Amino acid sequence: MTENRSLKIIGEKINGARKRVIQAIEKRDTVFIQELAVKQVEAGAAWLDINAGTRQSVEPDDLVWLVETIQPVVEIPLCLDSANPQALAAAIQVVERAPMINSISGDPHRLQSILPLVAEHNCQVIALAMNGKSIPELSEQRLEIVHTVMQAVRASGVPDEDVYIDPLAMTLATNAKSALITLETMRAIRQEFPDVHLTLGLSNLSFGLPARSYINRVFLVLAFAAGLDSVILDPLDREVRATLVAANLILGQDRHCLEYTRAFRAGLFNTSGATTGVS
Ligand code: THG
Repeated sequence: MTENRSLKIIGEKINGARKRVIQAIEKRDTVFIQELAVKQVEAGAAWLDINAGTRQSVEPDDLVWLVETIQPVVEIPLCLDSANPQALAAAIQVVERAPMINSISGDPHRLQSILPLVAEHNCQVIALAMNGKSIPELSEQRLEIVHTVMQAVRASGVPDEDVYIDPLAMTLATNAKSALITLETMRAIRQEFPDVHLTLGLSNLSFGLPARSYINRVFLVLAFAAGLDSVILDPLDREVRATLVAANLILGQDRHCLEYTRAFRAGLFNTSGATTGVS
């Protein structure tokens, strides 16, 4: 891997699927949400994923509240995580920095309703390699969807560099080949669309399994080597972050080992039981 692509973090913690977060949204708990935002930025997030949950009728209001609550305390762009065009359109009106939109897919309705927003506001956009609700089993089928999506993206005037394709990782608990399929899809996308970015939700792969952190960390490195250049994860997970810093170093993304040594000095590698220096 010779390209200059370090792995950027999309912080996942502000998500209405999490009990504590949906409670905070319902109560309009500004302090809780702002702290969760700042902590993720301090841990190195390049974007914050913002998901207001699935309460359809109130999602636009909730998403707008989240944006207005988070924006004053962070300097990084947001990643608006919603399938609801009304919620996205409302949130885009109040964002200060062009956000990433999470997400479009091969679903024609989603393409038609969301792509014009992306084009008009110069957003970046995550495109899922799926149609409708089900995720295709095979890499070839996912790639076919990516072709459809990229055709629509290019027709709408959005440049390839603004697209982040999510090849999707299903849990290994139900498909032993799940990670291999995802990696194969990523390599194929890299070949055919050299200017697009790749992203994925890291923890999907280990859903339902014990000791998830090991699975997540090994997969993170394999996916990085296959061309992943951003990843949706919990930046407060120190072990994942330590792995990421080491992977950046190994894959030629850390000139003079600066990031690595800085992380060492900051104590990132002082996880319980781990050796910290020369023994
Ligand atoms: N691709 C794209 N977007 C995504 C996903 C993806 N957005 C949502 C999700 N997947 C990634 N975000 C999260 C956010 C929170 C958690 C997991 C993924 C999370 N999960 C805890 C767990 O799994 O143990 C449980 C929830 C909790 O803490 O209460 O926190 O794949 N494009």
